[in-house]
Amino acid sequence: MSIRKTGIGVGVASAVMSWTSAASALPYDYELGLQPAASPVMERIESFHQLLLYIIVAISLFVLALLVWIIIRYNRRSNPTPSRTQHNTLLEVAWTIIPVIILVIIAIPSFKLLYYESAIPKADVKLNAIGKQWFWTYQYPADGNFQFDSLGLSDDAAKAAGEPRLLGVDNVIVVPVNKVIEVVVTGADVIHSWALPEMGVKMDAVPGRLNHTWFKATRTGTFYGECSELCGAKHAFMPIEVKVVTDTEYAAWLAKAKKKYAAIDHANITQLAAQ
Ligand SMILES: [Cu+2]
Repeated sequence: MSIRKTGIGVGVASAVMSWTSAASALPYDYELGLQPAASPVMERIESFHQLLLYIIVAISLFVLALLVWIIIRYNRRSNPTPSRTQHNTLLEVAWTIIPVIILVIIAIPSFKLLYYESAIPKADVKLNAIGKQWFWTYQYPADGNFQFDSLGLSDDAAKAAGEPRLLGVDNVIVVPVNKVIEVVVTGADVIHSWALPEMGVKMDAVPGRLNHTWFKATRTGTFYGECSELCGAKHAFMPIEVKVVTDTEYAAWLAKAKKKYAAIDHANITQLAAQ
């Protein structure tokens, strides 16, 4: 489903498009557009974004052409006695109906995309992400029943680990490639937001609510995100780092992680919930 290929060819739009399709996972100087998609949801978001760009460029060029035409044709020199027309029913109906049609054209793919994002396919891996001031706690409730805290690295630690500044974390999330990862997001203190741009995920972490979202990474690699809801003084220091690996690498990591990290204390959680 690539709207890019429908060929509503606008020269300026194509130039803008070509800037947007860089393959780097990290932001770079003079970057335009969205980060390259690494999940079906993000591919659809990008596709929708392209459609909007075509529409925006077309409307802007149309308005610019109207302005130029009026400046040239109806200035005082070329049009010394102006018309006293105040209403034109046909024109007024047209400039009401045409925007409505454009909005309907935008609404159809928009609702399709919203539904696609919210209808979570059958999960292969379940991940709980709990936002805290100012780090994330992750749980793997189905694959091994363990949890760990993931803290952003200091500048020095990031440099030493070869991680990007304010994006690297001490304990990364590891997930298998081409598998549906269902993420349950919640907050332990204030509202945070678990966001992973290349996967098209941004879900609020609200205390007392379990918000469900999902992603399916289409390629292996390291992906970065940030807390995207202003949550206090160190809001900028609780990044998200996800390593997407093959199935065998995931199995090997799981075996190690189960030993390394603490088990989720279900009994304690139930007790706390009952109080
Ligand atoms: Cu936060």
